Amino acid sequence: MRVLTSNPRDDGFYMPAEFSKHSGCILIFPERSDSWAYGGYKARKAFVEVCKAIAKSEKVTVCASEKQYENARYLLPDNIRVVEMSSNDSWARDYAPTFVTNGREIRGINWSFNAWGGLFNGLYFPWDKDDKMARKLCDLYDVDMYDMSGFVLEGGSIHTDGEGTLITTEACLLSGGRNPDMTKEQIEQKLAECLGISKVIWLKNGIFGDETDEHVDNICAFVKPAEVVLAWTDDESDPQYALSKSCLDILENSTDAKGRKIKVHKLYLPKPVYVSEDECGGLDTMDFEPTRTVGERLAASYVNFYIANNAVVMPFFGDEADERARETLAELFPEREIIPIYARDILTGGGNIHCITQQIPAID
Ligand code: KQY
Repeated sequence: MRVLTSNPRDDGFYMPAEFSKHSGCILIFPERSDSWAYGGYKARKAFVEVCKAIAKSEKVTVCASEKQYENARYLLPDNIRVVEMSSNDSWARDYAPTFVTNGREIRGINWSFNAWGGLFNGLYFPWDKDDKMARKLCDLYDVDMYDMSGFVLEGGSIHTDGEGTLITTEACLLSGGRNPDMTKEQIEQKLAECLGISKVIWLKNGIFGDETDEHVDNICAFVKPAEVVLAWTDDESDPQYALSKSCLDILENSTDAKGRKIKVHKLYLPKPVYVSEDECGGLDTMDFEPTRTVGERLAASYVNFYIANNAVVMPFFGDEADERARETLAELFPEREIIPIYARDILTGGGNIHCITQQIPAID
């Protein structure tokens, strides 16, 4: 593995869309007891279901700590690779490498990770083991690595169409906890050099209360070039309404890198999900402070599905909107099996299906 100091765009590399073919997917086994209720017992079951669903059509690799290795190996089927690797938590999308390709070769990008805002408004400290994972994974996959460690970015804060367009949110990328010394134009320039894109569509916000500073992957995702799904509610009294409406206005007035208008499909949200007494009671404190409060609203959405080669792995919450979301996704992905996974036990950790998975592109 070489550490490269050039940039992917100049080397002819770009970030493909999630809907293009993958060679695999990476997840990290959950265990930290101030993120995951009851020491992660239920979260691990949910992660296992996500792994099995993805493994039906692509190679899944799970990173587990020394402590969880035997358990992960026991709970996961043999066709899923388990490797021992230390981390601070379980957010593969955000700090596994962002993989780029030129169609013949794959390389990884190692961004700087600071737990969604560092000492400004980050969610935990320390995050050093997470931040080392991209390098370790580039070694594991034997791919050359671009060192972008001067730039703070999480994989969940960007989506690309693989044809030159990237969507993101201002709430996250312009947050004081990311790259406060860079202007919006400089950030665009960096994204262009690293991901081979030429157009950024800036949404203002994401999902109400999303503790990542509103990652795009929970509110808006490409389903094909020039077509996106957008998390939506018709309830104007819900604080989410104004956020989704603002995204809709921006998307409907945007063109992509190829000059095409963006078609927006609304993906209706579940009713708000609140942390229960039982869930709260199952969490350890962080630095002597509780990490959740009873009745706190969680950032529930269906947009954080994972597009596997032959399937779309989507969350469900036991809400009456679950079936409507499944139908919407089935219409949008007629070639893929829709696999719903009960995701409340991922949501209570502040997560979703997209942010626990990192795809690896396929090459010819
Ligand atoms: O990308 C994400 N949604 C990660 C959320 C981290 C939450 C930590 N408690």
